[in-house]
Amino acid sequence: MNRTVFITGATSGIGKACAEAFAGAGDDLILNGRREERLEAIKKELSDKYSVRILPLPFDVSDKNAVFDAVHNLPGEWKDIDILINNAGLALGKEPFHEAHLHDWEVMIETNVTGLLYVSKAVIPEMIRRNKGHIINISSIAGDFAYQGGNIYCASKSAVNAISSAMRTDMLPHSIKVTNIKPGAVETEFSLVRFKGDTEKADQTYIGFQPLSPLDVAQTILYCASLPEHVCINDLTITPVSQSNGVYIFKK
Ligand code: NDP
Ligand code: 8X3
Repeated sequence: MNRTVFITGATSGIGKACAEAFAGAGDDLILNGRREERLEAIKKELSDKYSVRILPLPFDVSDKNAVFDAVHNLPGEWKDIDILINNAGLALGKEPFHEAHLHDWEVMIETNVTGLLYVSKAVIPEMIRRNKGHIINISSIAGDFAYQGGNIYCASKSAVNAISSAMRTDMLPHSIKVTNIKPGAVETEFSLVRFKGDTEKADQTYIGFQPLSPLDVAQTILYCASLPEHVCINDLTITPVSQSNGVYIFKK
């Protein structure tokens, strides 16, 4: 569709699947993540497959200077961002409140909340100048109800829900859409990161039911981004058919 789509956290999971889905729709991509070599590999893979332009933009979303430097120094032809997908995020640990690690909490808040704010604050002024744009924030069903051990991850996603709502209201005069996506269980590197490389624990998360694939979520996001200009999906919850919320999953 010839748009410029900026995806944070595009080296894996939902972000990487979004890169594939939007490239397939003919959009040019700015791809962020900390692992530069993965961004280069994805660039090669997708530009061989689709005739779209891809700009790898490695930085840590929680590093304020890095975020603003990267966005402000975008080459001229990349400055008109049509869609921002604030996807970079993570959970660290699943211990109860009193046993959880402070550093894990800090990283989750700095990435899922502060990082999303930095990137949005850097990108929005150009959208306002052009009086158009679409911001898609990846929240979670975890933000609607805190499950056992989910504590600060859940709190960070509740913050994303509130930020999306606040952003949407303030963006109304500028014709900028804000969509808040709340996925349930998606099989990605999410659990491997949460359990700090413990593959056994990570694999357990997805046993006994069919989780969503990253592509399921990416196709839904592409749909939200493909509606007429006057139509905005504000909030969207997507779960596997065997999951009703962050607590109840029917496992066989
Ligand atoms: P993955 O671990 O597969 O992907 C996470 C992505 O975020 C990676 O590309 C990672 O890149 C990037 N990332 C993490 N920290 C930073 C950072 N500081 N700066 C820049 N990029 C960063 O997990 P998912 O695809 O599952 O997660 C994507 C989003 O979806 C997250 O916000 C997550 O909370 C949310 N979500 C996930 C669900 C699930 O069940 N999987 C359900 C609901 C929501 P790199 O390490 O290279 O920096
Ligand atoms: C990720 C989904 O339910 O593991 O946001 O927190 S969950």
